[in-house]
Amino acid sequence: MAICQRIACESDLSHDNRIADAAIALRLAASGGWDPAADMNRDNRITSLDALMILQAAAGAIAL
Ligand SMILES: [Ca+2]
Repeated sequence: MAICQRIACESDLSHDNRIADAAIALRLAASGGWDPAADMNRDNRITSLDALMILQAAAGAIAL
């Protein structure tokens, strides 16, 4: 299940909160790791942009 779907159903990657999801995405970006659930913009890469999009969604600025 994509993270955008998880956010919509009030669940998340880390099962605690969405800020932690952004940290997970940043860790993946820094390590070159991959988790399709963290690929917010679906460009098949995990970058800081994916983490930013998670934070923006958490703040209600964007919908995923
Ligand atoms: Ca991405």
